[in-house]
Amino acid sequence: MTLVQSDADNEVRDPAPWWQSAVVYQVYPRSFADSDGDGIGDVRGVIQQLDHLVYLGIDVIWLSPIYQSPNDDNGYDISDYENIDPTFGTLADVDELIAAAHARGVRIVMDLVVNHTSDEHPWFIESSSSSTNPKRDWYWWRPARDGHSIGDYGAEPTNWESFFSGSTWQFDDRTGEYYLHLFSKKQPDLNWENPEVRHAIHGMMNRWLDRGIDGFRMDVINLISKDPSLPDGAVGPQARWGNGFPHYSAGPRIHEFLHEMHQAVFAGRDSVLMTVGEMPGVTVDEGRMFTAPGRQELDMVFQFEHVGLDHGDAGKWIVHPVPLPKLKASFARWQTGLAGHGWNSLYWNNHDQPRVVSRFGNDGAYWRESATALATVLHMQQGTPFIYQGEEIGMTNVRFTSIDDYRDVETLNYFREAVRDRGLDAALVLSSLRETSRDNARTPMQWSGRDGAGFSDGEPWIPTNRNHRVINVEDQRGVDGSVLEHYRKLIAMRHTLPVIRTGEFLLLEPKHMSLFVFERVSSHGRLLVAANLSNLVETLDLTSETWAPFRDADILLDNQQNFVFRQLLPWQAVVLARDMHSSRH
Ligand code: ISL
Repeated sequence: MTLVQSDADNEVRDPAPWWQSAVVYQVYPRSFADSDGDGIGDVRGVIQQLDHLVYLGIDVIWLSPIYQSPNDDNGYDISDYENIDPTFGTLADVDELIAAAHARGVRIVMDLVVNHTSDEHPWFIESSSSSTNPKRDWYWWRPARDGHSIGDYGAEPTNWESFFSGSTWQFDDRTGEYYLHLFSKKQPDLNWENPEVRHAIHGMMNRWLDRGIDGFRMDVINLISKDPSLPDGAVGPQARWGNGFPHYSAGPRIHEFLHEMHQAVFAGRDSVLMTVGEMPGVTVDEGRMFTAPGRQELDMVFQFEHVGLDHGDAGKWIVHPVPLPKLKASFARWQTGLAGHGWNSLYWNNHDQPRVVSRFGNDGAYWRESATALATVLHMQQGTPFIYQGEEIGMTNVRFTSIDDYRDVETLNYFREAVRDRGLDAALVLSSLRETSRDNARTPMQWSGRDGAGFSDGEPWIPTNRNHRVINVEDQRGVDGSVLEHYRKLIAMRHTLPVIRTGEFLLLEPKHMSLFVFERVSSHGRLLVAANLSNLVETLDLTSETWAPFRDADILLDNQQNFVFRQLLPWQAVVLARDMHSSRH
């Protein structure tokens, strides 16, 4: 092991944009706080709980969609971009939330879902009404494949498989053609080749910014440019469907579309805004291009590499343990790949992912320790961290035993397809859902141990995790060593230690199966982050010659408060510092 002595200064811009030292908190409004007792969280609920977010210390709230929607995919199917779904409240409530957040120094970023609309959006209703309608070309309409009649096996225009099971094409008998939907059949894909579509979206975005929001999280934004010739995808052995991904992800015009959006919407006000593009399948090289400041596209992207490592050949539904060296190598590639060129987002969780403490930690014997250790290794990296509601108290996966408890369209489609169409054993499929379903992230926020978990006085739209009796905000607030207090410390460290923003990332012990150790080095100081991500004690002898620079370092953080410089207890995580220059920046 060699410790780098030189000042490897990684600063990408001067002055650094505000979001490089910010921490974002994702609110999934449906499950956050219900102010009116209908069992569904709402905007007023978010307003009521702002104090929790201020206590936590976050800088930005990302709100998952609250727009008008038939809620086939919990609001990711929008039927009116400029109005709020009545279940969540009114535009006046949103104005109040923006004002209340701003008054507390918290910014608001809204979800932007423009790869597709709902099939109940007026644009699609018009588009589907006749093949000569002026909005026909706003979506992707195609006839049956040459020589096939509707309903034939393989008649769909391409062999692509939807993210949510089955074909990406839905036949519509009003005009006798199919429309493209990469997600559910109630989420038709917009045709971004059409300039009118882009213009309408830019106008809508500008109106939201004029209303006072501070940026956008852009849903599957790498899918908006498709190869217009719509080629078939390669078909794997024994597979029913082809892989269309290479033909619709990061397509030929993606950079042009994002730059055009930047010019039409962000130019002139980009220094106060924050943009993050959700990009399943994005590579480091692409990520660098999307986020390089000079290209004027996006501030950062959500990449998916680390949350795909436990997926098997059959996709997300069968998971495998991830050897730690693989996980570390993935993080390190993104850290070094974007450093000095673009900017990383950092996340373990969101509304689509199983809970991190259940997935990569030990949510039994080492629940508190593993939740805080995983948080530490993420938050000490370079980038903008995103915390998903409930993560800050160590919420776990939910152990539903019946398919009736699930609500998610992806989960329900998969269950139907696996059990009914493929004849898999229902109990087996249910046991896989307990690890993989998106509903693991969507159970109500656990505010207290009382009935209703402090989320709602009514019947919640999805069952509450019974462990709210022991895992909840109320029991952790102000309790030294709790998951909540640990997250508060991590957030405060990012605000006060510039090395977390600027430092070069150096992965140490890359092959170690249990220890995740890295350094952060810049002119602002030097950090050593060391975590034992296993259930056994591990030796880490910082008194030895190899580790000399850290022998007498300051302990900035220790999730078990007993570090002795020789070993790490199961799931112990520490942050040590040397030569620090700290400031609020
Ligand atoms: O959740 C996934 C797999 O389980 C992903 O494939 C997910 O569908 C993908 O990351 C895109 O997610 C986003 O767009 C979807 C929506 O269902 C997700 O909630 C959203 O985050 C379609 O709008």
